[in-house]
Amino acid sequence: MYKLLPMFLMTAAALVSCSTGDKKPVDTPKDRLVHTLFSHVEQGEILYGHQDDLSYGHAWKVEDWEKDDLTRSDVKDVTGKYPAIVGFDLGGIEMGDKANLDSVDFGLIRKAVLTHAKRGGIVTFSWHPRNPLTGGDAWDVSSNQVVKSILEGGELHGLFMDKWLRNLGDFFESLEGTPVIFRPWHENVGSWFWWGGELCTEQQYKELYRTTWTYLTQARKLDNIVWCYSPNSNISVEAYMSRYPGDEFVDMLGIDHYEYMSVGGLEESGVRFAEELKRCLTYMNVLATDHHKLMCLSEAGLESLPDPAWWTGVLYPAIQDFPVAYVLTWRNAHDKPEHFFAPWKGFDNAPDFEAFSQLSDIVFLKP
Ligand code: BMA
Repeated sequence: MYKLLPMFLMTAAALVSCSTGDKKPVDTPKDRLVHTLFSHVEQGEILYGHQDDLSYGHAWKVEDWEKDDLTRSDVKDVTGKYPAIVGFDLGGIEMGDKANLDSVDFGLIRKAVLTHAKRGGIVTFSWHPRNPLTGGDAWDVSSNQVVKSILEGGELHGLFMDKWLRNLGDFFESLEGTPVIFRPWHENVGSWFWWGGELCTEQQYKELYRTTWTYLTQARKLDNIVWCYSPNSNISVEAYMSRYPGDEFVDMLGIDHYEYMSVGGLEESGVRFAEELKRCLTYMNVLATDHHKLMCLSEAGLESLPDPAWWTGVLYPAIQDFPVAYVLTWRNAHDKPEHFFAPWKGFDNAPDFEAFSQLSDIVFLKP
């Protein structure tokens, strides 16, 4: 089916418009990844991604990561293929922790990134950092002074620059130039994270994003990061853009959008999921064209997948007509039986996921 491809894609194959400014020939790892993603979009393809896919799955986890060859994957168990994109979370890296907030060792994350890239896959990072002012977690919204405190002039600015961003930069540097998609300060219009809509001003948010970008790309000279701006969904285009850091700092427009079961049942929640998603993707498509950016569904899912035909019946019809570079469904927790967003072998949603993986415009990674 015809996709609403942005006009500028005609030239995107030869020239990359990226957050470093003017169009220029492809030369850095970041430019090459942007180019690859544009090529998929140009061919009408959507990459499938899964969070934490190689570190653990439903009721299993990698035990001895130094010895493990990271070949297990719930997605591969069902489809015979790895996800094209694997997501990881960096929450805890800012503190210098050994493992992230979900107890995944950063050594394992690094190995999984290099392994997945070697197989031809693409990596994306989210970040749920702790609350630097209260010592709480990313969801601690007890103070609206946190962002202010880490920006220039704030009492924690030194800690933010010298410890938090330094640790983050060290991790990215350890990836040996592997290009990655990074989407810091996500779901920023809602108010469930300390950097959310009611927790800081628009100006403070933009400064937070730009400070992070400037440190990593200029002070640390990291040229392997594709920057994604990924607000939560169910918002207007005005709200979406109200905290946009600026074209210079962003390569990709994302959105995090989930289906939640409603009293009306699965059919009603599926329809609502699709309608709302299409509404957001429609304005994102205009923005992506106008600003010469990629676009993606940076997080999506229906927890526990109670709908046996969710992939081909709800998700695919909602995204198939849009030039989304990828869709990433959230993690399959090994220790919370109900917390999963992709099926595993034997689960009754698996056949539909397999059918989804075989669609001609959906891309998985062949082992
Ligand atoms: C959330 C849940 C949490 C997890 C966090 C970061 O959506 O999955 O259990 O700690 O993401 O991965």
